[in-house]
Amino acid sequence: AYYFSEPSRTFSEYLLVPGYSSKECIPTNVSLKTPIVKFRKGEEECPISINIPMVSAIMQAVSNDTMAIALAKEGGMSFIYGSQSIESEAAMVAKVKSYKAGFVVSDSNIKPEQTLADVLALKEKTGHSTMAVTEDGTPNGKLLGVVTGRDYRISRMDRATRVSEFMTPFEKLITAPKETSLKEANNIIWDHKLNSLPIIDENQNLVYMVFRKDYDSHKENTLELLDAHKRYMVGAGINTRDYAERVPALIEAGADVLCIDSSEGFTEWQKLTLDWIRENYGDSVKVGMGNVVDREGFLYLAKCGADFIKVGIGGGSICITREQKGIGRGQATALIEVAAARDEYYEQTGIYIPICSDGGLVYDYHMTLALAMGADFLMLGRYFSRFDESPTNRVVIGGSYMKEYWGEGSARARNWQRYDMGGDKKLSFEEGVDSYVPYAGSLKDNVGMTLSKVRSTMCNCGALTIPELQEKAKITLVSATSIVEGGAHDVVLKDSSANVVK
Ligand code: MZP
Repeated sequence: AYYFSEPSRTFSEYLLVPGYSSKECIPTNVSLKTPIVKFRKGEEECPISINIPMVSAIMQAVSNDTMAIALAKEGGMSFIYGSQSIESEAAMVAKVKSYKAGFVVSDSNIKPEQTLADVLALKEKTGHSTMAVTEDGTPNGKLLGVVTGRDYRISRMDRATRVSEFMTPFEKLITAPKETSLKEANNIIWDHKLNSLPIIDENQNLVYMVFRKDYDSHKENTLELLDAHKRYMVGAGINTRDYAERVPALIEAGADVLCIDSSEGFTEWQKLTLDWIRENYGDSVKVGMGNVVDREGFLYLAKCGADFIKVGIGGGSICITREQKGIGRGQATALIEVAAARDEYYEQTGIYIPICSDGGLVYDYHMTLALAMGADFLMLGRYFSRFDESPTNRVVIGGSYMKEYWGEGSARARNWQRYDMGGDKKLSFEEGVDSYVPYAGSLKDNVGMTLSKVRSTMCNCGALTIPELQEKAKITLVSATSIVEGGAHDVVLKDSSANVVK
């Protein structure tokens, strides 16, 4: 047997040591944009990147179309779960791709005297997240205000509130001509402190509207939304069994990236799957592979032709693979080794293959650590499962709101394909549990808070981009005793709920 000389470690055993921060190094200047598929670094742009380094896990309890739309709005991406029929997975992908983001099409037809229930019905029918209200309910009428998707959620929905009592009036009715470029629209929005900008044609008709994506976020994020005609990006999970049927259906539905979803990816099954895709689609279809936890596994998948590679075995919050089979590796050690292999591969070939740290991220600071250790992006299950947008039930347990969260290796998920090593088509034993996680509210609020911590820590390290963080980060192992020192200690907390793991 081969023995690794060091024990494998996980994120909680490390801390970042601050570096010099210049006065330009402030959170609003931080860019979290990151590549997710391979490219010739330095020679070309990455063909697919995301604006925040977060993707949601390929799991029944996490990534459906609702989650995918909510996360795409924040600049991340979901991978729709593959442990469902080909038809329903493709339908979820198609729903994300047909979602109209951030602009109003001219057939919205809402008058001020219509009720919010009418608007909701129209929203269902058209899929529009935001609608314009005009004086006479026609696209040509005077524009009075907007009703946005965000507002539908408030409790006043259950009574017949008239739209006019509820809509957001334009604080300044500034309009822009149809020829306005998206970049110019962005500048107008920011210069006049607007939330939205109606774009009109030569007859003063509303053509579409440009919205600020996130009232709290910085300019760079806004620009992304201003590519308003663009459709949201979405990924989808596939397996090593039914790819010949599943892949064409997902491509047809519009999936931007696929990922072979497997608990252990250092296998010929992955190669056979990718070979089939390359034979039938060439390089046009982007495919992530994994999971692996060492240099050898990474290099194997890199040579197979992976577009990105996922790292992590046994670290997921619902995962019992290490207990059941005795395989896996501490996530931080796995990531550090795979990141070094990725850099070595890049040095030799000029091709940069992004890596995704998958599973085991518990605290927000783990995300910054994972990025500093070399991850290009992060896949999270438990984190997203706690939000309104996850597909699971919210229940009350012991007086607290919880959401259900189960592993793909649990009997409930019946995802034997993810654990398949050939042979019988069944899950012989469980590798995951069925559980609850504390309900945490909306994705938008939580992701906003998490990323403000990430940005702030990056500034402490003197970094304004993820590659800069990876270059400049100083990382130290911590002793068990200093971990205790890092939390509140030797005091009696007034608010005991502060002890709840977020
Ligand atoms: P976490 O974010 O909940 O810690 O981990 C999510 C990751 O755990 C998933 O992306 C996947 O790689 C892995 N997973 C999903 N189901 C199981 C299981 O049932 C599992 N064992 O390990």
